Amino acid sequence: MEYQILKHEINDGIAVVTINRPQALNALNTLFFHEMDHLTAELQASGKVRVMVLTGEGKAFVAGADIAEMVHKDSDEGSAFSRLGQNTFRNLERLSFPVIAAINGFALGGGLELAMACDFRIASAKAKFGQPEVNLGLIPGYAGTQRLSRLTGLGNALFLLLTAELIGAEDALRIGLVQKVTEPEQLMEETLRLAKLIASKGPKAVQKVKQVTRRGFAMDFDEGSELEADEFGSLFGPGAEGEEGMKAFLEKRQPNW
Ligand code: CO8
Repeated sequence: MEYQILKHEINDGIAVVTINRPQALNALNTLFFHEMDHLTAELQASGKVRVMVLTGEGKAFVAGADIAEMVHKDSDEGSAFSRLGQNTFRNLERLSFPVIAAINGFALGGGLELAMACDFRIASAKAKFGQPEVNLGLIPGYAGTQRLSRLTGLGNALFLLLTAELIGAEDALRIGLVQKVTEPEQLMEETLRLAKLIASKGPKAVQKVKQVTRRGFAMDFDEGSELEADEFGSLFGPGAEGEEGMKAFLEKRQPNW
């Protein structure tokens, strides 16, 4: 497929995907969702990707859903556009490899919802965050009302959703919305350092950490712990990744994954 909005490159198991529509501050339109679904399915099927990094071209990560496209929609079309995005973001969460958001600038509305669907977030000190939907007489439609409170707690979520105030990277760090803040020029360097670090670990263990933590988050504690015990066991035994990792430690050598 020819991609018009997404650029990507893969080096040493790390896929860097860039949303490249800076003239509209990378606003999310229907084509974006189709491209994202197609590209992530392609990356998954390639078996070559250990970690994906998602970032934006220009001064925005993503400044929201495309208002120019949404303004013409009726109620059913609005709901369909919401479900389209919700589905794409769920697909991101279900990728076997971790996805890191490198937030270079504005992450607003649907843009913050996209960042929240990634596994964790690194922000440039210049980044700005907000859910400004109520300014437009709207509410979030890509599960922002659900993910924001789970990530930051109910008070922080309702503060952002109700006031539509934009917050800076340090405040985003304080409320747990992002995990690290870097100087703007160091954003990609630091994000790639973390991506390489993850890519150097046991590949199956990394996938299982993502899967068990994410699936367990939606379960009750005991059910999630059961899932963990099952998956823990799957890494043991002759030829299993855990055996190699533990042997390498005892033999004082690097593991051969
Ligand atoms: N959609 C479409 N175009 C956009 C968007 C957007 N979300 N944001 C910016 N643009 C366009 C501008 O219209 C402008 O285009 P043009 O040059 O043709 O006039 C271009 O990008 C540059 O933007 P600005 O000139 O406004 O740049 P500034 O640096 O002056 O301002 C801001 C940057 C503050 C980010 C400003 O652009 C802004 O407020 N943007 C809108 C932010 C917003 O409200 N986002 C939330 C959108 S709603 C949403 O995301 C709901 C998600 C759920 C949808 C569910 C489906 C139904």
